[in-house]
Amino acid sequence: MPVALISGINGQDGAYLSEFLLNNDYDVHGMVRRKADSNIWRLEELGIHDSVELHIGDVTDSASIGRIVSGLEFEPFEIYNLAAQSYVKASFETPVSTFQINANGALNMLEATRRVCAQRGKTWVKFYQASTSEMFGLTDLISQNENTAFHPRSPYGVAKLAAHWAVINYRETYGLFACSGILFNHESPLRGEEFVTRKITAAVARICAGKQKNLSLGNIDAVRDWGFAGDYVKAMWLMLQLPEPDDFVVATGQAHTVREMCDIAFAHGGLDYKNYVTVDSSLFRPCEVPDLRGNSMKARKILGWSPSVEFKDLITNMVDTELKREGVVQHAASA
Ligand code: NDP
Ligand code: GDR
Repeated sequence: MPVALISGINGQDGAYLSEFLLNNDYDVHGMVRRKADSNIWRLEELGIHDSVELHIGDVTDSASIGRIVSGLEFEPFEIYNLAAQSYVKASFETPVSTFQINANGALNMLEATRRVCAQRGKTWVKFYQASTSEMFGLTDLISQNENTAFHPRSPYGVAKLAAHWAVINYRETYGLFACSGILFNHESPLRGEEFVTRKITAAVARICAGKQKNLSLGNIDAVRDWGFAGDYVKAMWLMLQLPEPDDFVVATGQAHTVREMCDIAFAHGGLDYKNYVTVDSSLFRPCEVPDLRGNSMKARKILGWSPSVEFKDLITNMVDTELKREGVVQHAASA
């Protein structure tokens, strides 16, 4: 039975990746900072919390990683490093801890992988790093691919770029099977509430339930390439099944504004967003990334990957889940 270890297993991607790997008969292990029940709500919502084995660990604590990865308890086969302080805006307030988790943490995971591979063979462990479109940051290209120059605009993006180069360096120096997926924004009903898709779709449901009156947002003219998280975790796995390690952009290729997202989400709740949304300048980032759109031709050609969920369906599905969570019966016209 193939074995996988996922750092960040209780996050959005960790939950969907676990579900995908379990469906493919993997023995799934995850690293969590603590085992409190409330911390694994996503695994519970997917009904897989009893099917994965959780280990206490922290990517900033090399001792805990070494203990888990060194194979004292099992032999990892694929390692997915998804752990991160993943909220871009918060990284401006906590740059040092963001760097410790997102850059040093990735390095700790790579070092543990290198040590195991030095003992057991260089492809004993296959390593996946969660890189990001935020590494492109400020770009004037219409779309970004694996050859686009990086210009990160946040402590989050800078830390992720350091980790990205560490993966390349470990691949070139030690011959590790290590891949980075440069993933553009991907969303789902399991998204954290601080991210704009969930913030908007949850607000629509709360407004419909009479629990919220309006919604404050930051830069609603920001343009992003949003896909469904369930599709993106499959791309992670596909990368580790290749004969040789490589890096891939994963994206839909379709870009939209936050404003368009508001329009779709509120309309699905039978509302006009213009009556509810206000722009609050304090919610803008100190250094904004205005416009990102991915070119995933390489992933489509080599991995055979493609997205399955259109933007409008992604947003309306998220609204539907939030309406259910709020116990709101949908209006027939918008259902
Ligand atoms: P989430 O924020 O939902 O999950 C992040 C996970 O990392 C959480 O489980 C969190 O656990 C864990 N974590 C944070 N700090 C540590 C630490 N020090 N040690 C161990 N675990 C830690 O993110 P997503 O699932 O959305 O994203 C997964 C990865 O992909 C992240 O690295 C993110 O930066 C990257 N990414 C995400 C994209 C997206 O659109 N979703 C796009 C591109 C890249 P806890 O509950 O303890 O905080
Ligand atoms: P992002 O996602 O920063 O792209 O990072 P987020 O949903 O936070 O922002 C997307 C865009 O929406 C604009 N925006 C707002 N964002 C939030 N969160 N709240 C608001 O009120 C708001 N108003 C406007 C933002 O300015 C931005 O332009 C996500 C994370 O998952 C990262 O970990 C990942 O690497 C990238 O996606 C790709």
